[in-house]
Amino acid sequence: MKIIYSDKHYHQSPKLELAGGDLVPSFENPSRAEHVLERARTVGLDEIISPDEFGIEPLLAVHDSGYIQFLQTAWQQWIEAGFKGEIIPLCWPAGKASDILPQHIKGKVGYYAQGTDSNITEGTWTAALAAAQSALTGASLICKSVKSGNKARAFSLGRPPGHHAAKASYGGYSFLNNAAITAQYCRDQGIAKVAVLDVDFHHGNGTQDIFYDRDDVFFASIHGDPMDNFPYFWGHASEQGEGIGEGFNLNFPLSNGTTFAVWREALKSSLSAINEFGAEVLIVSLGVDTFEDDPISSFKLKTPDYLVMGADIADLGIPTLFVMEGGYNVEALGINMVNVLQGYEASL
Ligand code: Q9C
Ligand code: ZN
Repeated sequence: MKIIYSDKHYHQSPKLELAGGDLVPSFENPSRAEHVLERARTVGLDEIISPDEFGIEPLLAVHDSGYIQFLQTAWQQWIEAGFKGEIIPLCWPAGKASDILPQHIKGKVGYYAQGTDSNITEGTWTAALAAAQSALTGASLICKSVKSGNKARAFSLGRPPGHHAAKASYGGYSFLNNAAITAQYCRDQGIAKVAVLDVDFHHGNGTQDIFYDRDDVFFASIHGDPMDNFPYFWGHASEQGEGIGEGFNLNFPLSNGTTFAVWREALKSSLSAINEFGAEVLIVSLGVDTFEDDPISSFKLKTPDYLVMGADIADLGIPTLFVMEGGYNVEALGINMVNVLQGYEASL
């Protein structure tokens, strides 16, 4: 299991976020990656390599160019407008609204944001871009292995996460959709059928948005029912894709309190659908906020369950790229996430 990692994630270190009306330290912070890296080193999980440079072209293959330009320049515009704090949006074009992009940075922020939970800081673009390059480096290894016939696997250890970032919006701590960027990259490398499996507690609304009308990238997500959980407006079982993409989007919304036995049934269903689809490579949006003691989620998975999860995924038998997403109990994050990778390796 190759691990791709860059220190540049430290550039995204948001201060505070709103939670239940209080301003609290950001759940999505650099200590998350530190814990995963430390655990990977402790168990001696193969080699840790630095990302290669792929530039922004693979980002533009899934994200809107105006949105990418916004992410690249938002901080500079914010400072030039005279603000000093981190960028938190205050208003949205909800309801009946013009689709004209405003001139002022405060308007632009509302235009591209899904909510208030994802502070843009001075280093957000640098960190998000590095996470995308790490994921692309892993994708490149996976794609090469399809051609040579050996089953490579890799883990992109990066942050901020990505699966909530849509074609033209950010939210849920996500700015660039690393899973979607790599899935598209695999397509562009000549892989005909790509699957994205999202095991993060939260629905991967960004990934769903990007591939909703496509039949070449299959998306399956297992998550907390949006009736009761973020991102609230996406992730229902009735969302199955549209146009030629109909039948290529599979959602498993599960109740709060779901245990691994029930969760695993959804995993088995997802994997058999991916197998039937005929995926040649698998991208896993790997969040471990399904853990019983996660501070912002409500499933009941336990530490040893993540070994079984990894083994089940390995049984699919195709080259696999794991991309780091959520998981906010930092003490347990390292062992839980690395357990998935160790479970995968042990089952090969
Ligand atoms: N103040 C991922 O797991 N809602 N994103 C937070 C708490 C957003 C989670 C509310 C949760 C986003 C990648
Ligand atoms: Zn999550």
